[in-house]
Amino acid sequence: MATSAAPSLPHLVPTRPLRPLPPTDGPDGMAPRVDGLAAPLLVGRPNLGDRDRLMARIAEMLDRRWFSNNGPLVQEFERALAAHVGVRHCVTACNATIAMEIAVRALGLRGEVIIPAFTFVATAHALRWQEIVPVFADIDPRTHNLDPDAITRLVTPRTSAIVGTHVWGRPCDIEGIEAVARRHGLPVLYDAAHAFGCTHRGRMVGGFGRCEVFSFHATKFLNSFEGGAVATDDDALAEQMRLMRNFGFQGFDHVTHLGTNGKMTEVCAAMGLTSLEALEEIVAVNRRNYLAYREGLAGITGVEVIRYDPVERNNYQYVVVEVDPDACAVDRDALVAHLHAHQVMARKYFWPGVHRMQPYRAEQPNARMLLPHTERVAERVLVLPTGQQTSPAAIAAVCALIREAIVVGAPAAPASH
Ligand code: T4K
Repeated sequence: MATSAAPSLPHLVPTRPLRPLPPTDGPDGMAPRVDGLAAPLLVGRPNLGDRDRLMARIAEMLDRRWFSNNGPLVQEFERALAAHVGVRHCVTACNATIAMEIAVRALGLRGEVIIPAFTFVATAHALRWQEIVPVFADIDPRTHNLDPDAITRLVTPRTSAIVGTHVWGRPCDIEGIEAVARRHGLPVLYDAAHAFGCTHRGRMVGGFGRCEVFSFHATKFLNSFEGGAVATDDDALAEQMRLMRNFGFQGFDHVTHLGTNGKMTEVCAAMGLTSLEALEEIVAVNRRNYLAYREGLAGITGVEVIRYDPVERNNYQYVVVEVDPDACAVDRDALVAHLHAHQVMARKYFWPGVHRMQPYRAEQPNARMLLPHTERVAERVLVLPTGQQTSPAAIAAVCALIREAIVVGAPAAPASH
């Protein structure tokens, strides 16, 4: 299989030295690679639906000469998304970050908003971009999602909302969060960037809170190149967001709202529709990969693949491994460095935590004191390659690398006499 250009490697230094595995010569003098496999192996390789369907849609779009501004493909994508999720509206946008900014503004949020620090930085930026202060609440270390008790401790008169992220597609403790929100009269918005196609207690994610925001970025299991959408059952909110994403225009020449340009293009909707048609097939591949990793990594002490609730629908787009440095001889960073050295480009999402990124680090230097679980989880988690581009052979090789790293890195057993 042809390989793409090698990404630039971050400078990772193993905290404990690992004896290098016997190298296999990489192509073009590159780093040693996983023998016989396409390299590098990347997290976030895009999935692709039926290529002919996509090309046909694009050809029709070119013939129509309608490329943006709420075109027929965007409208069709919005109807298909809403039907899939079971909500009245899915308002698409050029990406999830802008979708979130629009939702935040349409909900009239201000002051402080409580969010997790264990999330992608966009969750915080969408608020801070509008001069709203994200206040970071700790997570439940078992689920990696917001802990409702931690939220309660942070509510002040300045709090205007709670934003939960369904990390890895595993829904938040929605009942717990909504109980806190009800007690304090706060709206809840969910960052559902990871959770399209997932259920909570049998109900599709998208229908909870005042609204939920999906991402269809290229790296998401269902992608529209770039894209996002806000799902809601609130007609007035949906209408307001539609206006805001198009400069506030209501008909020709008539601006009734402050707005931005958050529109999804027709070519993105063509990709989104084609991806949606392939959803079941992509989830099946992700599930197969996830189970192969679970099997391949079974029995390695200190290495756990996170679980998805088998009675719910999951998209399995993230294969997440937690490394317990007290139970095995290497820590997460050493393991990631080892995988990178063999061109398996595992990622450390969401290290070091949003509270340690700028401008939050400078603005809230003490935030970490309230985030012990966030800090601990961020030190232990790594994400492995999956999706259509990851073959069973690649997974077996990655598991072998991890197994070998743990064994090679283990301190010598004390001699027994
Ligand atoms: N909320 C949450 C919880 C999110 O996770 C995200 C996005 C958002 C909000 C915001 O959604 P959007 O505004 O993006 O719709 C990547 C994605 O860019 C980002 O969308 C995603 N989360 C995040 C988890 O991952 P980076 O900084 O890791 O991107 P990068 O350039 O390092 O690429 C990731 C991997 O994907 C690499 O291994 C390369 C590979 N890749 C990427 C692209 C774009 C490909 O193989 N092909 C491609 O076309 O953020």
